[in-house]
Formats: sequence, structure tokens, C-alpha cells
Amino acid sequence: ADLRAFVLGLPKAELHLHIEGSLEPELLFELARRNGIALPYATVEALRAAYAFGDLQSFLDLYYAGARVLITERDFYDMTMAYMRRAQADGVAHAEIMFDPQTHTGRGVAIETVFAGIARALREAQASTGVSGYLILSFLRHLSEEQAFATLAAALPLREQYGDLWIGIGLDSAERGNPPEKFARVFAHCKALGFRLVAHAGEEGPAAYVRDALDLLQVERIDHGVRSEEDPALLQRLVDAQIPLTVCPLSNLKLRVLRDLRDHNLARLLRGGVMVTVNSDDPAYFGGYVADNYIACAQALGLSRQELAALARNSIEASFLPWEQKEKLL
Ligand code: ES4
Ligand code: ZN
Repeated sequence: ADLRAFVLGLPKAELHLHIEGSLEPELLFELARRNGIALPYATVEALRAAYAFGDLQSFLDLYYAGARVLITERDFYDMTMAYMRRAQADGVAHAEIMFDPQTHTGRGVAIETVFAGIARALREAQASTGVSGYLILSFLRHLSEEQAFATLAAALPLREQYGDLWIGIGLDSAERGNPPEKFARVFAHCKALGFRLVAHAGEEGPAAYVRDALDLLQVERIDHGVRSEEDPALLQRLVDAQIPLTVCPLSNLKLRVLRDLRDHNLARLLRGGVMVTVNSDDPAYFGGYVADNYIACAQALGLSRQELAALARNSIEASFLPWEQKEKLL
């Protein structure tokens, strides 16, 4: 019967979500007004109309510009709470949320402010809705490894207060020209500290970046990874080791990684035994939350209900939840 009702009813985890990419234009305008920040767009509609991207970098330029309205603890709280409500409405049981502290500390916002606002929202959302949240601190790969080390040093004292939420380290931003190798030392350090590791790879960058993220960064999951298909040996390795890919179909479409959703390799990867999951990436910018991504793929790729259910199961299995909690959701 109703595809949306079926997708909403599947217990899902969202594993690839940038909290700054969940900032909807309406809230962005409200925060700009609250903080006395001038915007180069007159209306919410004019801003939304600017969300037409040619590639990853053209998106990142607007995404970093949009984040400039986030100043106070309350701003980070409001943004995160809005996402958690939206996630609950989509039938998300658990969200592993990436955040980019360097985007904020680079503008003079204290890292304590960023953590405090996001964490307060996650704790309140868990208490009021039952949706759980983890945090993945992501380094910006267009910046230096030295800056990543400095960010880690600034964040580590907060682990005492937020260690129940902050469980992982990620790597995002402009992929081409910023290979995994650039961050090998800081990732080794994070692994020794006991963090779970993920990295964006094989979105715009080549399959070799996926292999290097596994071998040189020792990540447990690959964010995107859709270009892994270009290397058959790598693809076989992903299948054999059941390394999860956090695929974001509407993101790939909006950033022109492919020209039509019907050309997306999600179904081929799934049917080939790759541990693929479906996620929203930056839903305020890419025109859909996680359920919209499942539905768009079901329609464009002819996914069966059994396949949609397999994708949802994969998301729980590929999460960093302890197994007792996974078991309850499977
Ligand atoms: C991102 Cl789609 C994407 N790719 C790389 N870095 C990002 N940060 C936010 N969204
Ligand atoms: Zn992403």
C-alpha cells in the first residue's frame, strides 16, 4: 500500500548526517536576526533558490556561509533539536551525527559552546522522544593535519562531560586533493584514544581514497564510497569484510555525482552483497530527510519492500550502538 508509511515504520539509524547541514533556511533566517547578522539573501525563498549546486565545492561554499549564523549555545541547541524532531518523524531510532567544530572555532565560537548546545539537545531528545544520538567530531580535510590535532586537543577535555555522546571521529569537506594520507597520524592518535573512526571517501574522489581510508586511517565505515565500484578488488574487499558504506542518494544527485537517480549504484551494491545504508547527509540543502532518500531510491531503482527493510537493518547493524541495543532494534 503506502510506500511512505512502510518506510516510516522501519526502525532505522541515520549514520551520515552533518548537523550544520540540517539548518533549514527558516531557522537560518531566525538565527541571523537573533544574532544581528546580515545575510546576502532577502528572503527564505531567495536563499532556497540559491541551493543549486554544480559540485561538492559549490555546496560547501554555501554550507560554510550558512553556518556563520550559529553563535550561541542556544543556536546549536535549536538546530540540533529541530533535526532530532524531524528524525523522530521519519522513524529514526538512533542518529550518529557529525559536527564540524573547526567551522565554528575558526570564527571565534568556543568549542565548549558547540558541544554544550548540541549535547543538551541530544540528551533532551533522548529523554522526551526515545531517539538516541551519538556525536562524530569531523575534521575538515581542506585544513591541515596540524589544525586537526589542535582541534582534538581543544575537544579532549570535554570528553569527560560528553563521552557518552562523543564516540567517533570523522573526516569531511573537499575530498579531491586532500587524500586520507594527509590525516594518517591524527587518525592513529584518535584510534589509540578509543574513538570509532569514519571518513568521507569515494564521493568525488577516486576508489583509491576509499582503499587508503581503510588502510591508512583504519576507519570502520566509509561515508559515501559510491566510487568504490571503479575498483573490483576493493569492491570484493568491502563485501568480504562487510565494511559499511553510508550512501546519501539525494546528496549525490544534488552534487551531480550522477545525473539521474536511476543511474545510482545503490541497488547494484546492495544486490552485490555490500553493506550499504541510506542517509540524508545535509537534508536542508539536498531536499530530503532520510525517509525521502529511501522513497526516492525505491521509486528510481525499483527497490522491493524486502530490500528497503534490508537497508534499514543494515543501518542498525552498521551503527556504533552496543550489540544489546542493536538487538532490540533488529
Ligand atoms: C559534506 Cl556532502 C559532503 N561531502 C563532504 N563534506 C561535507 N560536509 C558536509 N557535507
Ligand atoms: Zn557527508
